Amino acid sequence: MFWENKKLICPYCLEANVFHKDLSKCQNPDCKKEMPIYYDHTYFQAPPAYAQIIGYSQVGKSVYFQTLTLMLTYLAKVWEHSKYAPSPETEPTQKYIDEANAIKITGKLPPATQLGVQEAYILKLLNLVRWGNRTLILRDVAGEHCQHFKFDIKVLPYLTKIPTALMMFSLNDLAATATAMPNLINGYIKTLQSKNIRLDKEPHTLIVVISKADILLSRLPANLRKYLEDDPFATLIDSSGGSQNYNRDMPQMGPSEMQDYIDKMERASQEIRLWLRHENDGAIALFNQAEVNNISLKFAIISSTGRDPGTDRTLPVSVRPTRVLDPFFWIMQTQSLPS
Ligand SMILES: Nc1nc2c(ncn2[C@@H]2O[C@H](COP(=O)(O)OP(=O)(O)OP(=O)(O)O)[C@@H](O)[C@H]2O)c(=O)[nH]1
Ligand SMILES: [Mg+2]
Ligand SMILES: [Zn+2]
Repeated sequence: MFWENKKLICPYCLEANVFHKDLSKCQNPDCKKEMPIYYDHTYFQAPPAYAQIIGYSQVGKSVYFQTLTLMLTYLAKVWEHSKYAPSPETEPTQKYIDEANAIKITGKLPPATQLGVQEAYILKLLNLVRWGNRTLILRDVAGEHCQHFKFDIKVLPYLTKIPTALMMFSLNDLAATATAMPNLINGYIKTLQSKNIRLDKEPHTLIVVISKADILLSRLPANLRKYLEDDPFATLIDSSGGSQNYNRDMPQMGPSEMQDYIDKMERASQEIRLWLRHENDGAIALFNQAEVNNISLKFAIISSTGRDPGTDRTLPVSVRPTRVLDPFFWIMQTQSLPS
């Protein structure tokens, strides 16, 4: 495995550093970022999994990362027996978690992401049921950067270095254009090719995430609606229960429940693919582009907010995320390690 070569990959630029005891700063002269405290230890204890998201403006990327972060910090309720322990590894990550919690309380959603490279959030997750110890490293991007023929890798530093990416679409916002889906995958492929990545030799995975499921319910087939309704994790941060939930034992999600969850998630992925064929005119072009370029596709459908926030970016009642862990579980299933 890559960490046995005594190399440590910088969590910011993903360049390999030669491992030695005092690795306080990245050795890459273009990066030189200070390593998170104790990162050499973390790196071997909980190998990193990277999540780079791409998607057009306002599809819900930032709200998604915030709700996912919130869910990951609350999972201890259902993974108590496995001693699941999440911890922010940098100060910006801690602030980010605090902001996500503020959304839960105030319902105020984040503003549009600024142009330029975004902060990396580094969250150590010990004793994940099924996957053990991993460190999740997330990086958001402003949708405007994804509108080009080829993306700027300065703002998407992980994209060409890891064989997995999340690609988010909001079907209501696609305004029925048939080119939105194929253009985005084309931009991804062109970006990889610009860094001489041989897709024929190095298989990649794209996790296609359909966002804002709460406003798509009437368009969904019954089995996918049911899949959304039956999310066993949905009540984790449903703040209508807040303190009452605290006293109530949540049903634990052990290894066999997780196996069942993953089986259902695989089936839902296939269902979403079938549904998308009819739902968006560009979907088949995206599927075919992926196939001829050796890119596997997985599909997830999520609602970060659980209900429509309307135009003032404020939720009348608190968030109730649905199936937001699925893209993360797909990342865990595909490992998301540098190639
Ligand atoms: N109905 C519904 N609306 C959502 C959901 N998630 C986000 N939104 C809405 O979409 C808006 C944009 O979400 P963001 O997460 O900021 O979008 P983004 O993709 O980060 O946009 P940029 O930063 O501009 O690239 C939010 O202000 C919400 O109004 C959801 O799950 N359901
Ligand atoms: Mg954003
Ligand atoms: Zn670096």
